[in-house]
Amino acid sequence: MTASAGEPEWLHGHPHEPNLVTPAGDGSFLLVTPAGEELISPTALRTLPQTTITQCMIVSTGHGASGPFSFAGIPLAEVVEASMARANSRYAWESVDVIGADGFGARLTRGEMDSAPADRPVLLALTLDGSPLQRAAGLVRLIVPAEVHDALKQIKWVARIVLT
Ligand SMILES: Nc1nc2c(c(=O)[nH]1)N[C@H]1C(S)=C(S)[C@@H](COP(=O)(O)O)O[C@H]1N2
Ligand SMILES: [Mo]
Repeated sequence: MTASAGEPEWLHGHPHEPNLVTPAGDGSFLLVTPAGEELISPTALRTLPQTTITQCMIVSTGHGASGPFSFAGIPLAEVVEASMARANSRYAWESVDVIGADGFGARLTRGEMDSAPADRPVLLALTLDGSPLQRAAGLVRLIVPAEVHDALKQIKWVARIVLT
């Protein structure tokens, strides 16, 4: 597949080996909706009720699998809906781009979020096996439990979340 002008390269496949350089940052990310932009910090997310998902594997293309891990955090759909509610917006979003500080990202459809089992939602994870995620592991990391054959959606260093 070929990327069209203006589209991120990651929409069309696996553009690079996993990034081994940890980008700087404190884990805060920008949530971009038609209603505006909101900066959300891991500290703010830690004040909300946490969801824990056990038995998560990170299946790397070429580097083997790691896990099983238990990740805890806030379901992505909840973060999006809470922000829309704060902005009084009724925008009918169809998908969400989650992009790391290194520019690598994934597009999640509303359908795949809605169809995830209630106890295995698409998650913005803050902890791994009960301890805060270190910056090298993402600090805030997208966990998509349904992705079991590779790890292209397990986005580390979440920096921007854009509704489309
Ligand atoms: N931000 C970001 N997230 C990323 C990547 C990346 O390059 N940048 N690589 C993905 C790929 S291809 C893999 S295999 C896993 C590796 O995760 P690990 O370092 O926890 O093993 O991270 C995924 N998430
Ligand atoms: Mo990978």
